[in-house]
Amino acid sequence: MAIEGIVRKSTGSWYIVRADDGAEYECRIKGKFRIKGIRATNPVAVGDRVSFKLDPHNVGLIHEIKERTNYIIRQSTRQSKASHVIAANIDQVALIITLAYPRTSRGFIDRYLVTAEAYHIPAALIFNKTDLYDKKIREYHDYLIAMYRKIGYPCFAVSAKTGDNLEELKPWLKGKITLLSGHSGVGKSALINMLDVSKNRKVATLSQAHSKGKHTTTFAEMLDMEFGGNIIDTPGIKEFGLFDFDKEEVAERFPEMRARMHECKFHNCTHVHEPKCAVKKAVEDGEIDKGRYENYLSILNDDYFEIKEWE
Ligand SMILES: Nc1nc2c(ncn2[C@@H]2O[C@H](COP(=O)(O)OP(=O)(O)OP(=O)(O)O)[C@@H](O)[C@H]2O)c(=O)[nH]1
Ligand SMILES: [Mg+2]
Ligand SMILES: [Zn+2]
Repeated sequence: MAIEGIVRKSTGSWYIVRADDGAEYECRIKGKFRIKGIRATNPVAVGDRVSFKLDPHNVGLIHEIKERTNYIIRQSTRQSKASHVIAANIDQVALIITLAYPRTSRGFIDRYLVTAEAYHIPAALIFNKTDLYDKKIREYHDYLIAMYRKIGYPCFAVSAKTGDNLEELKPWLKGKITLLSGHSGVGKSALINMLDVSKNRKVATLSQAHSKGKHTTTFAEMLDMEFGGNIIDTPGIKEFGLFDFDKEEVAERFPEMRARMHECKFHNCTHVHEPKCAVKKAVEDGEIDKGRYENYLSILNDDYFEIKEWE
């Protein structure tokens, strides 16, 4: 008899699947899977709804993946054309940002947001480690939060160490499946532990706390939070692949540009060199943030942007 359930954890070679009755099974993949349109290194991802049958040793053999409502992928490496599905069927994504220890760059933030826009997945920014701020970082933080809020992205400023402001975050997470992403060491797992002490996720030790790239979390895992809702903890990412869309679409993935581009003189304006461009005017007038516009130009110039995932 086939059982249906949701993939809660994936190591790449085996999976934990929670059946609809709540029972969890260790599963493997039967044979070779290929999902139409995606050339991924992992055929099954956390959040996937799958069908499986138990073998005589009570190990589930996944034979079917149900159609995904959405999924987020990253490039396996910058050079490679292969992609890795981080998670599927998610309601929203949150990028954990630290302005120091380690530093999350604005280029990374904007690429992340562009990717979320491309997938039509609501995104929020969570600034963590506010307990470590000095005056200069605090000012930079205030500036970024005001700027991203103006565009329309929910922003939270928290400390997973002191628990500061976590209560404000809970209503946003409640009842949803949220993918947590961010560089290694920004405190994704620490934040989950602080939101729900029963989770006991492994976090980097104090001696590793200020360096990046330790990758304490090695597999994506979906966690039931006691206040209601699910959070997917993921291994830290270095960069995000911008897959599946054309350069002409990039401006549309910047909400503040999307709101103004119909006022450009040319309907096919790229907002780079054209005269009477409403976007460039808004940048000059300070209505669109200059850094955001520069990141738009930088994304347009990315060579790995050309990579097409669709076969
Ligand atoms: N001071 C301070 N330290 C924090 C805070 N949040 C996390 N840390 C520390 O930062 C380090 C990294 O935290 P983790 O939760 O392991 O980071 P992660 O994002 O899960 O990292 P990966 O699993 O490698 O992707 C740990 O030593 C935490 O104790 C915070 O708000 N303030
Ligand atoms: Mg972690
Ligand atoms: Zn324009």
